[in-house]
Amino acid sequence: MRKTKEIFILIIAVLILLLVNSISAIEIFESCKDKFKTTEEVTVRSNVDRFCVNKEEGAEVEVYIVEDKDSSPLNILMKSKINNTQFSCKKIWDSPKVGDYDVFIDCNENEEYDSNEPFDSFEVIAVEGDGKARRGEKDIRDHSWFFDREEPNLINEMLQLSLLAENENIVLETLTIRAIGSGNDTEIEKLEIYLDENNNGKVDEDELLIGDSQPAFLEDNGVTTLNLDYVLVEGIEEKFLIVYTMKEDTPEGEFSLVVDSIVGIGENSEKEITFSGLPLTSGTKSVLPEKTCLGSLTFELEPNPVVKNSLVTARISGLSGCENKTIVLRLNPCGSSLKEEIAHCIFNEKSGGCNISFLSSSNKTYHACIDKNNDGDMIDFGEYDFKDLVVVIPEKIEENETEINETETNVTEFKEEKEDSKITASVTDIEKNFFETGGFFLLLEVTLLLILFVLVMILFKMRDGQEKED
Ligand SMILES: [Ca+2]
Ligand SMILES: [Ca+2]
Ligand SMILES: [Ca+2]
Ligand SMILES: [Ca+2]
Repeated sequence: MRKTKEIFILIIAVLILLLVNSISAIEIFESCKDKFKTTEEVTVRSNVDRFCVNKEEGAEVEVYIVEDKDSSPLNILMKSKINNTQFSCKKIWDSPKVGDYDVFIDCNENEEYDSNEPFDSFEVIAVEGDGKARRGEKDIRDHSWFFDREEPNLINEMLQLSLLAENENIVLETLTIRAIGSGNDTEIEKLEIYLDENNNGKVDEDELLIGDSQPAFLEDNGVTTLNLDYVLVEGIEEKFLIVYTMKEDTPEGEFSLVVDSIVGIGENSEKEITFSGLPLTSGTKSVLPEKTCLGSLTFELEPNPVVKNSLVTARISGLSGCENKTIVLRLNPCGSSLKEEIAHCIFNEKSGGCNISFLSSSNKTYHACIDKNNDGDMIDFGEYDFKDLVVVIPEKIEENETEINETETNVTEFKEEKEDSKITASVTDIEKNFFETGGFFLLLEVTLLLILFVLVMILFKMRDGQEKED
């Protein structure tokens, strides 16, 4: 029985000890976690009504986040105000950086840590970023190219890439490209990566070059790894262009490329990040023979001036090597979307052009157009010309036309008179009809009959009077 009592007392003592320990373990002020991630907010809480005993409850006090509270001077990462009262987890640091930190309350406002001031320590650990690659909306896809010595353009966009860094900034390191297709890839002059700042799928002046290799590939269907110089900012999707520079004599063939890998380093985590979404294959570039249709299209209108309604010939010249190409004559400029043509002719190498005949009508500007470089428009170098046609009207025609005009004027005047008389007629119609249908005579007859009737009545009266006297 006594032994049981001793055990009971022992248990009570242990419980009291545990309770005391647990009470002392409650910090009056602390960070809500020992380890925060770089993607989290750093929060703190207060477990007492007044953690600064020298201050009123609820008074504003300053909280510091520093690398080391005991260092001098302090390396302050964040400073903000909180209330001297009890509160649950409150945000005090938005986007923390990787590291070990102290957080303390400067109760005596001397801008440094004193041993009686509430403090805690915590760690911020990096969350490894993600790199994502995909094809850009302005990707170039399949296309053809040939050397055009009149308007040389050796720059060829091959693929638009869209890259995104998540969780942290990514320092781009390398990009590996593999050449595929029948064309000889050693005949590509240069391989470059540009930031497509205006996202138009084309390399523009002043757009940033972030990596290059010359020559593009050391062997046909070879692999090239480019070093990149760019930091991809977290959460901002950026567009990049993979660009070939061709040679004047790059032989015909099909050229494509595959982006096999993109590697970067996480700015916070300092870990290697391999982009997802790869490999990505570009469209096929077909390299065609050099442009042969050269020169500047020009034409003469013969005769000019020309008599109205007679034949005019547009004599096209100035071109060579444009076999089987169509030259169109039209009234709208060659760049206009209105494509209605007057007539066309097919280029003839022997004559260096061709002729188009048509009937003259009035003074007009005529446009001759050709698509020398097969790009679907007629506004490139040497593809268009225009001339004014002067149309004259012979004197005979002019006289006849004057007569006709006079006749027309007379007819108009006559018509106008007729119109006036119509109005007068409408006013006198009733009278006119009245007289024309003999109504007047009818009235006259009735009057005469009435007079006769009155005379007869007088005659009878007079006879009656005479008989009474008799
Ligand atoms: Ca202090
Ligand atoms: Ca090849
Ligand atoms: Ca651009
Ligand atoms: Ca063209």
